[in-house]
Amino acid sequence: MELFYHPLSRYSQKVLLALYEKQANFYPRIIELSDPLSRQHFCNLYPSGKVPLLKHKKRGMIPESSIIIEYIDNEFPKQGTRLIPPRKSTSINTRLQDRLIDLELNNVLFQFENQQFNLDDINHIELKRLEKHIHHFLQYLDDILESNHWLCGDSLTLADCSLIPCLCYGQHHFQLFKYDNLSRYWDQAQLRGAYLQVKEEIEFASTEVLIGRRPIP
Ligand SMILES: N[C@@H](CCC(=O)N[C@@H](CS)C(=O)NCC(=O)O)C(=O)O
Repeated sequence: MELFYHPLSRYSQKVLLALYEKQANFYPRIIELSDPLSRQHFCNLYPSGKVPLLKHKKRGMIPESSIIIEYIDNEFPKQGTRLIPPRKSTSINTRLQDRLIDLELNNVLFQFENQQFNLDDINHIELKRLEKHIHHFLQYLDDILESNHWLCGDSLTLADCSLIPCLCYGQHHFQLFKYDNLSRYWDQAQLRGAYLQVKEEIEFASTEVLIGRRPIP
């Protein structure tokens, strides 16, 4: 299996977490999203140009982070962490939380970032609206985590793979310490081996951006 990704892309980090949790072997293929040549090569392979993308010898291209994770979990059901719980009711809840995190948090964080970087024309009302939306969703997660160790129960699932990269990005700006359950969860997530592996890649890529060896994605 080959994984096309960028270490600073949250959707890529979501899949990396899942692959490390599953202890699945893969060939890493880093795509420099801001480098036109690297992007063109990737678009020849996958025209939408979005990462992450999994390429499997027999199955071909598998796009979309949640689908990639579901595919890996089915492919290696007995290996590593079970990311989609086998029980139907729990698996539906896992998929639901995953969808909500992608749509209501991860994508909103993108809008928030775009507003922030739009220095010439910051729309402060829109920025406040997005901030409020994010806090509202963090409160929703905090309430769930009052009774759950991980987001969907006692063990880590697909939904946690979606959430952890968002918390990593938003931990300072959105003052996670104000949310008791969420900050307990974030502390515990940071001790996870899979997270430590992803963190190493994030730090390495961020340093390369800072010293100018890697363009800003
Ligand atoms: N729904 C997709 C979202 C993927 C996505 O938006 N990836 C971003 C990076 S985090 C990307 O490739 N952006 C480049 C582009 O849109 O051209 C998934 O879950 O994999």
